Amino acid sequence: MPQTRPLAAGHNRGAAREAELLDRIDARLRWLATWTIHNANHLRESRDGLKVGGHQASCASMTTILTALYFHALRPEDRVAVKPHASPVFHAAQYLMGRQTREQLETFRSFGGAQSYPSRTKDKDDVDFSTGSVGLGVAITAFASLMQDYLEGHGLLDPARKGRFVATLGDAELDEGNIYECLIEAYKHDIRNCWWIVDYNRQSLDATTADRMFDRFDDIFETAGWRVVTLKWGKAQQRAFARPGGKALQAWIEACPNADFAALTYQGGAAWRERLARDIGREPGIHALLASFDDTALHQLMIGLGGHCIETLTEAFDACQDDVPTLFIAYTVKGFGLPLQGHKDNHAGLMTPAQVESLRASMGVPEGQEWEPLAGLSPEEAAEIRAFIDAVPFAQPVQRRFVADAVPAPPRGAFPSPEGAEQSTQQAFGRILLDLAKSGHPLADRIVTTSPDVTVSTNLGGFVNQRGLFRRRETADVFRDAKIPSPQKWAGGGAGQHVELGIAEHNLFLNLAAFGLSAPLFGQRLLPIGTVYDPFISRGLDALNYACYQDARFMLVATPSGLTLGPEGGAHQSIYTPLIGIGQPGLTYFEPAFVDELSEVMRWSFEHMQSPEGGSVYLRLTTRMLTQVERTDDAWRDDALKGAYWLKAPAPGSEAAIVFCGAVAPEVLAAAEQLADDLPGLGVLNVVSPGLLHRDWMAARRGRWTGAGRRESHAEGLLSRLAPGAGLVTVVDGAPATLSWLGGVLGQRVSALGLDSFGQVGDLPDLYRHYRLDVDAIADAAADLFL
Ligand SMILES: Cc1ncc(C[n+]2csc(CCOP(=O)(O)OP(=O)(O)O)c2C)c(N)n1
Ligand SMILES: [Mg+2]
Repeated sequence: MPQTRPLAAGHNRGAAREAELLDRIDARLRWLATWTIHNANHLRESRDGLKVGGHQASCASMTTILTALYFHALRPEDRVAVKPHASPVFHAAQYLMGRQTREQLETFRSFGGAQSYPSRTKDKDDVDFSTGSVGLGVAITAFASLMQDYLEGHGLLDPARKGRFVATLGDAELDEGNIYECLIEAYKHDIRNCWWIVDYNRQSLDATTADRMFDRFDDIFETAGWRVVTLKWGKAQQRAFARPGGKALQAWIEACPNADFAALTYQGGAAWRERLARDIGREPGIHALLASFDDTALHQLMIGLGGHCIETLTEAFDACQDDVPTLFIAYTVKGFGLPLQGHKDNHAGLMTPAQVESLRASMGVPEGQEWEPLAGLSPEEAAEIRAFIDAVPFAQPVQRRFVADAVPAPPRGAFPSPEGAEQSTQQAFGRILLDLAKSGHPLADRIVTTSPDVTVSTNLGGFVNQRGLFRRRETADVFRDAKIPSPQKWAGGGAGQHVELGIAEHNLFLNLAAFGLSAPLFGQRLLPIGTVYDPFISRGLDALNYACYQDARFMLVATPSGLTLGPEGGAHQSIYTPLIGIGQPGLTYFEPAFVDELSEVMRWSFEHMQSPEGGSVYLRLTTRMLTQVERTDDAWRDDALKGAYWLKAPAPGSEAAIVFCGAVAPEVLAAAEQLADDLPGLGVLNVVSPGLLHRDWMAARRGRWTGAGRRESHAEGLLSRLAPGAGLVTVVDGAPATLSWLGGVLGQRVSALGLDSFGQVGDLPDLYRHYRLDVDAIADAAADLFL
């Protein structure tokens, strides 16, 4: 990696001039961010009377940090997660670089406009990582650096694309637990090329933050192997501290409680003077020191903290050009330079039109030219700044978004499909991955498995034995070397394909998110597969949503699941995860009952994960051994991939069907047999993907209403084989709503079975009887409909 980044050739200006230009840019970003939010709230027509919002104070807090990054430190290959509520500053920086339109800024926070929080998928300028749910954008950068190391370890990284992963964050984001889960994992994986820059304004949403955390963050991060660089003082402060009385002034600021500092910041020069005179006025030199500043200058001095000093920031960034993960704590003032500054309630505060007007005048932006990038500057200065921006490393026209070629999956017939009369979907999943690994098919080389300490218990072990653990440095398998028998090989190295995580499910999803972005970030296709116990999806749910929101592509295999996990009891049995699967955009949920279905679904999934219009996949599997069905033909396959197929075809116009999903197949088939006499022509519908079926139904209806074309949804096609008033018994080892909605498709009657209370320990006959998933329950549910 290049160690230094000189200014581009031809710009032989000194550091002092560069700092002046960066100051101009900083001020311009502060203005544009303020104006963008003002426009959205006060100038644009409002049709609903709702506050549009935006965070002028949070933006002003970090314009200098983003200026020092985007216009000095970043290289095109670097990737940034921007503090969510600094979105307008990011867009303004892009605007100055000619990569964002005025129209997008004018429509900030309106339909189709620049997004409230940076969005990879929705913003029109080049967002590397979406942010919004605080903490997640920070942690994903650590996993993305791990992903980069993985690509490098596998010879898939173009050295020119090797970059640094940078997160800018608010100090209150440091309260999010996911940060510390990630720190531990990052330490274990020895991550590098990662910078986190804290906008340390000591204010959160509600108020000023706890003084007690002062210095603690340093300890925490240093313990986790990070270099901590604290940027407390601006240059002007440092010069003042060197003068007589300066030490006392510095000590006073050091000791000043966060809330007092913020309140004085809000009050301004006279208040500073009065307070300093009261507290340290008798210290030698202080009188003269204070007297040398008028109120305005004193105020500027007091708030001129490190995070608002371009030189302090650029020097710090320049000094950290190795690959050591680094936390920069940049002291700032929330609302810097705005009348809101320092006020504890300023988080969502908006400047009044009069305040914006006076800011405009004070910043030298001519009236009517508020959107002009460099309005109000002399032509010479504007030209110099324009030339400077054009030469900034990050502004260079370098490709930053990639499309990776798809790696075709083995075709139907050649894709592994384990044989065996009795099998569970979990066991077969492991077998399929093992067979793929052994086959040497190119697809297998792109698979990356990852699991939060449940690798073995989710049947990933076979794959790991074949492909090894990924570790940046070689790690020995001590047990193997000592010839202690174990079915698991546990050696690691750069070519390994399994990323083992500690038990922190949240990290699993962030890791899937990061690895699932390898194609757009690096042009290299990786196919991440994460395993987790189904109930513990909830532990990482926000990160799962976050991963999908970025359109990361992965396969989530959640197993074991449901009440079927009898002996593990209520703490390990999942109930409503199918509803997550149905409800989560960007994720397609499957719950196959039989192994040939699983094989078909996995083949489909590898294609779906790579298709431009595709997404991620969630497979809800089980350890229950099921007698596999004898197939007489392959007709079921296409329907299964649309979400459901008739396992037992209904007689035309039949009055009844049992609709089921997953592990309850044996009870359903037995009940169907038992009911056959009373309900002749009874069909059995096997729903392989409640999610796909539901989504397709919604899409078909939307198509009808929006004139996009009239078509029958798959659910309608399947259910129309029954009588219009037919009754459906739905059965699932999970929330009944997973399938009960099918009654609404054609207005058929439903008697739904499933779980809606916490599970117990027990064997399956006891549990299925107690929770009414057994044959009798199905017969009762049918009786409910027909008697
Ligand atoms: C997970 C999550 N919880 C709550 C919020 C609402 N929220 C947005 S910003 C914020 C406080 C931010 O404070 P800080 O990180 O210090 O940022 P700054 O002071 O720079 O505005 C909160 C609670 C959120 N966006 N995400
Ligand atoms: Mg803050």
